[in-house]
Amino acid sequence: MTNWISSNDIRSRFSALMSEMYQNEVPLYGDLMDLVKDINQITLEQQPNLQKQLQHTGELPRLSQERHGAIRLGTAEELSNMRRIFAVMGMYPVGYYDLVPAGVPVHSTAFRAIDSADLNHCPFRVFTSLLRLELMQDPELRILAEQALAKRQIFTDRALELTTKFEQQGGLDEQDVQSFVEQVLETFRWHTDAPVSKSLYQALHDQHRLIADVVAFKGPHINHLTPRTLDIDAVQDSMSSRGITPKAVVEGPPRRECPILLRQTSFKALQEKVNFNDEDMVEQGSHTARFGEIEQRGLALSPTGRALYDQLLQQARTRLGATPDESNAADYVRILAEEFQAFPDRYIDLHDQELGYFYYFLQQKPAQASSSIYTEQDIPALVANGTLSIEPIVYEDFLPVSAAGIFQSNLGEGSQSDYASVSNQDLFEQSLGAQVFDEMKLYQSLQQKSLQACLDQLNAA
Ligand code: OOG
Ligand code: NI
Repeated sequence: MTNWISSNDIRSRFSALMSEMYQNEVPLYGDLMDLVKDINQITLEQQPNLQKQLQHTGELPRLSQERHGAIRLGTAEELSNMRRIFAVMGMYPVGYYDLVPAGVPVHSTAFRAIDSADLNHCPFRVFTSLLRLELMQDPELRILAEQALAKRQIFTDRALELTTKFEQQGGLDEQDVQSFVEQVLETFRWHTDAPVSKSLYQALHDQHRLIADVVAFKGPHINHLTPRTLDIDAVQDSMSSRGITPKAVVEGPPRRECPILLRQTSFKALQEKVNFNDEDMVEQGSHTARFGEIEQRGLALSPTGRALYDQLLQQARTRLGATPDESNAADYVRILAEEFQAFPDRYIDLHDQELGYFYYFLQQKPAQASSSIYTEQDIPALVANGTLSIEPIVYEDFLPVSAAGIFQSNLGEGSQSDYASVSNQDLFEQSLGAQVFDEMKLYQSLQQKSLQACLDQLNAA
């Protein structure tokens, strides 16, 4: 007889522990959470339609515990073990993000739950990057980096044992789960002691700050934890009044009636004391890696919608003629809004033009009983006559251009480099030891399931 704890519960517990730890490590994160909570409450009071929408989609209860984190790993082995550990929590790799074209020598995926019910139980996600040391130009330094990474073990023995036990038994009981979440938390902890010399740190840093952030440390400290807000502009505006300085522009689409994809803003990294200790000598220094971020999520776009988004974003950036920053923020916001005039801003239009994914709800049985069977072809008419209603499926993933902007703003100016390389999803999947899920297929299948449930109900009448 077995008493396994569900993966949903393991993930919720872990997410709560992580949030508690990060709040202790970075008190500003606690301030940000308070601010987001206040603004979400006000927004819901002011927008009863939004409140209703989130009630329908099941997102309302999850909002207060919704957050994503990010880590950066150094080796394929670290990545594949991370995948096994996240699987215990019901988190699977979704999407492939290549940050190399943006000058950041990593490629990434996001570990998250997949089904709506699981996401609504706990939407905790972790943006997980793998450093691409093979792109490092200096061969000698690269060997030193590889040696430093080969020496470290980022997981506790017990965390790996319990993961194996989960894989063998198909679950973990209460006592094992308690120990599992505590042990796994250790991997994400900040360490003031770095097991390399200050000069090696500096040499790595001179190549790219990100390389130093991964290679010089004992483990992949969580570098930010991001709450979800319902009004990112309101949060951005009130950040300064609480002594938090956000980056100059919000990443992603402009403010709209019907939010799409993901809008994000972050505040600058903390400068933290580090003891460099390579066993010969201890030297003091500092490192900036950890920062704060908030995000607002909207409709998941279809491939057509996404192509339009990418095109309009590119047009806005080309028109601006520079990377958006403090000096051109106002222009950028204006240009972005102008370009996005071309993106429909009513849910019904987004639905009818198949630009995004929607859930369907049966509102009423049709007035006169139909002798024919309803099929997918009838959907637009059934939505138009009010038999079915629609609600947006929320985007659960990330955006590479935004991610690059977030990386850059925290890595500091001048850290952008040109890496001559092509996207390499195959290489990433080899390192991961599995294929990543295609996020478009996941949204498509959520939509399809809800559509089929409505048709079944209609046809049963
Ligand atoms: C990850 C940056 C990407 C986001 O929200 O787009 C990210 C990192 O800095 O490690 O978290
Ligand atoms: Ni983030």
